[in-house]
Amino acid sequence: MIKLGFGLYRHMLNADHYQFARQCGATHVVIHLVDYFNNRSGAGKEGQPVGSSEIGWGYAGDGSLWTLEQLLRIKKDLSAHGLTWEAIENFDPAMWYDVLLDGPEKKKQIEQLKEQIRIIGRAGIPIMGYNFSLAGVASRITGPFARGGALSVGMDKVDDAPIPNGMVWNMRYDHRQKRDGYLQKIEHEELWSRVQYFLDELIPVAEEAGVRLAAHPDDPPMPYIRQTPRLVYQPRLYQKLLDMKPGRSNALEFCLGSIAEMQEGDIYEATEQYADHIAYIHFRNVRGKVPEYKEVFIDEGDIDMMRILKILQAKNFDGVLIPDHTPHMNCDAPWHAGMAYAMGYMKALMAQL
Ligand SMILES: [Mn+2]
Repeated sequence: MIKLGFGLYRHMLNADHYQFARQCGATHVVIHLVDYFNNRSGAGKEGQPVGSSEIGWGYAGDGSLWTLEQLLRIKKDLSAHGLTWEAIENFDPAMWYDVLLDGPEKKKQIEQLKEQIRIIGRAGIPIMGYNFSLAGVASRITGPFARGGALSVGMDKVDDAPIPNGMVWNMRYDHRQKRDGYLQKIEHEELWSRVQYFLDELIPVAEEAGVRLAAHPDDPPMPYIRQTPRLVYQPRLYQKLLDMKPGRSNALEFCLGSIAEMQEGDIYEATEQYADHIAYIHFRNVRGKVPEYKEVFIDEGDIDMMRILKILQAKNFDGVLIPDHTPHMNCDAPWHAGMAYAMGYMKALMAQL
């Protein structure tokens, strides 16, 4: 059985949002524990994080791990609201910047990530989503791109601004000292060797802990963003990632939007090809491909969502779908309305399977 889930940002870990998710029909949740909104710019916490090329989404955390007590407390609250914790989405850049950058703290940080995975396993959370990326989500623009002029995000050109030292994954990890200069330029081969190290070290620990690591593709899926190479920017590159370290814990956070934006491949073929390796799905729709695409309502994009569901069902996928992002709707609660619309649509599609 495919399950309906809902994604919550860190500041949404409260009874109102748990009830909202349940009211939308969710039985499972995916939680972002990273604070993407610590940008000191006063930007609201409604909707998707945004930011400039100097500070990105803002400041990363202090690098400390999420403790077992902290995770169990959240899990208990979720459970009291009828929700099951399916996945954590994204490591804090402060936990692993030198794993991404091959910096001096790499060995220490990979050991911390291992400990984090063990804690997640002990808490009984089956999936840890990650995005192995230097630039992270960059090049995004905001505008009235969806039906009826609904506020949404998209891309019209590549952000070429170099990444300042002290920043990675579109967040700043150097709280105290501002460093001069920019990230050293590397090529794709070097990025793949870094992910090989990450998988070689972490996958055996994840297998033992009963946790699946799930890779999000590049958002947006360009070969380069901000003068850095990207990892999974064509559907075929997911296979390369899987082949690097085969096993149940080397899994995918399958983002339909990002995959549909890719210049090569076909979203239906990709779903069929990778279904057996998918941990959970970002079930959202887009119009266009990089470098010119827009995120739109679930029923107005290029993807035939019902066709995707039927492929997943035929492959016996029994994981969770979440809306990921959705355009805002004009009313007093733009984010909630957009999400409720997507959830209702998803629930109706699922009922027809
Ligand atoms: Mn996504």
